[in-house]
Amino acid sequence: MNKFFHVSDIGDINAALAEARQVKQTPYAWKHLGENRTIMLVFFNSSLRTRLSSQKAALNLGMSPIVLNIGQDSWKLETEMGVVMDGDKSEHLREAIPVMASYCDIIGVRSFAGLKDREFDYAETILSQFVQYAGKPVISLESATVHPCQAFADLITIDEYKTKARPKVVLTWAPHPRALPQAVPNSFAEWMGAADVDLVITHPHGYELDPAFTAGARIEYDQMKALEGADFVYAKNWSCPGVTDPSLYGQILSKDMGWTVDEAHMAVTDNAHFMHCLPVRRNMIVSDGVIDSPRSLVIPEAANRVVSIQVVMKRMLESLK
Ligand code: AN0
Ligand code: CP
Repeated sequence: MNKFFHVSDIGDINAALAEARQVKQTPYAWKHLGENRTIMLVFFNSSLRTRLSSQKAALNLGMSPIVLNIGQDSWKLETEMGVVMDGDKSEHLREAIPVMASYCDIIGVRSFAGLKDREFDYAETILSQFVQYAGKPVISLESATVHPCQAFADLITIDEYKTKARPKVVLTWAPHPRALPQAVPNSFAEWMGAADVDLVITHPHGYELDPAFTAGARIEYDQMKALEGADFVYAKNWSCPGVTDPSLYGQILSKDMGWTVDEAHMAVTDNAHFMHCLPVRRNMIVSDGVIDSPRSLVIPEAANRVVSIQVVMKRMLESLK
């Protein structure tokens, strides 16, 4: 395994889930696999879960993590090719990537969508440069369009808590004061599309996700109708994906608080579990009552971030041998 961006990179999903169960049960069983190996974790953006779960998973595998916060601990990096570097960026990715790669065996990168230029973001311009110039396996720790470590952890969580062979999973947009990327909903839709679940996606008009990620899902614009009989409710805000009108890409089209997941929304479900990737804004995305209820899975879901990335790191280490 030399990159982890898409569900296709993990191969058979049931084999991946079986491996996740094994890793969760015996996290230290592979602690010699990472001996004398180093993972570089490069953060262009803030993180709590991804940063800590990646370090913990590396330590479980006996691998040394090095964390770099770009622009805080390092020079500010230029990411666009062909520009005159007369601004505040002291170094170009073109040099920084092979230098960082020379110090490690695996690289993980967090680099959010800029939300200004759809083409630049959807080409995964920054992560592609890591793949091209690192010559080492690359993990997306949430890049412009995907967050595979999150989606894999979400799948593991659904697999653990489901009580039906084919549960109904509803991905619902919810309001947020700032424009957020589409990486989390894109990957969630992509991974659920590959899993044995009945996926319904609901959002206001204009928030249609890129169809490359939503193949096989039902889109329902009436949120209450979408939620009827749901077994899992996965809330997330995202900004306009600009699928039909690229000029609206990254914009906030709605702040309709009627979409906040509250008790009335959960009442039409089949006693659904509530999920969110975190960080979450209470009483914007979800009411206190719902996130604090016993049906909320936000903490076990976050805990499973160690499991998902440990499976990925383990497979990468195995392919290095
Ligand atoms: C980010 C996002 O929506 O992509 C990270 C989520 C894991 N969220 C925020 O920036 C609040
Ligand atoms: N869910 C998630 O990726 O959280 P962080 O942004 O804190 O890493």
